[in-house]
Amino acid sequence: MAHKAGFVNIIGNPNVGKSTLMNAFVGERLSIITSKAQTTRHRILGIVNGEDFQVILSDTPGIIKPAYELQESMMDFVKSAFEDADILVYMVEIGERELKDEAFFRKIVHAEIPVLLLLNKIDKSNQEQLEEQVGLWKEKVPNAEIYPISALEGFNVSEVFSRILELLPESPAFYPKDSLTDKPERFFVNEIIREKILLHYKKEIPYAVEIDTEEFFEEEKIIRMRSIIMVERDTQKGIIIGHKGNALKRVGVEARADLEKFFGKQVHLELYVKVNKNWRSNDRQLKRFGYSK
Ligand code: GDP
Ligand code: K
Ligand code: MG
Repeated sequence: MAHKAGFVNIIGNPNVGKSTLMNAFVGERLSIITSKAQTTRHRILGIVNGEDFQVILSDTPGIIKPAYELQESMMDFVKSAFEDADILVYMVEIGERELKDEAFFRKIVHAEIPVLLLLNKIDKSNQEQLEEQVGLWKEKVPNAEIYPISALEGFNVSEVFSRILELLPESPAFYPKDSLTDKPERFFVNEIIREKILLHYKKEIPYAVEIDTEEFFEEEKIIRMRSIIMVERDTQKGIIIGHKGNALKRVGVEARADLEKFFGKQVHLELYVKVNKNWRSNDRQLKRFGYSK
């Protein structure tokens, strides 16, 4: 059989389960997941390889209306998701009735590529609600094939993947067949630390934080890492560190456990907190953190 390969882009509102699905497909925790919107800031490629196929999935930040520069560049990642896709996966969750962004919605309805509309979180619904929702989305997006799924519990996930394989164009592989992602190792270190911060700090703190892993040094039995947690103000630095350093210690302990699982090796992690005023609205800084514009 001829080799198939292509790009599958996953889009949808924040928190519908895009990252959960991508991780389920790839079988690794490439994308961090929390119940907070804007957990995913970058566009992350996850690659699933088989003997005669390569599926390149892209997990995008949810569609939001930009309020500051970081969000604007996040939306550029979403827009680019339309440009190079072979298949579009549009995810909605049970109970959702519209995509807030009209222009985006028109793009989906008029897409010239196959659209799979995944109605996620059906583990939270009953038969009646499910039927009503399938009917609603059939009418709204007539060009889509609709699949009710539960990304969390794995319901219908392999069926969707089989359909993706059917729709995939014939093509040689785009990435080496042993790669899981296009992102460097340091990126995942940053993301795992950021996930712990999203989980443990309230209010604006997680959104004022960026992580920079300055050192990633792999030895035979251990990987040594040094990461900086960048905040915008001195007060935020105090909150991150916490009383007697306990809050930061907890981030370090939990991040290290996840990093050891991710890399399959012992990890030594040093964490520092630095104040870097306005990294979010500074163009040069955004580029440094990989939000190119
Ligand atoms: P994203 O913002 O679209 O990437 O959504 P995430 O993958 O980060 O998921 C947001 C929240 O929804 C997390 O708390 C997930 O555990 C949860 N979630 C994702 N898929 C499902 C599902 O199929 N069922 C249920 N009940 N929760 C889900
Ligand atoms: K989320
Ligand atoms: Mg996400």
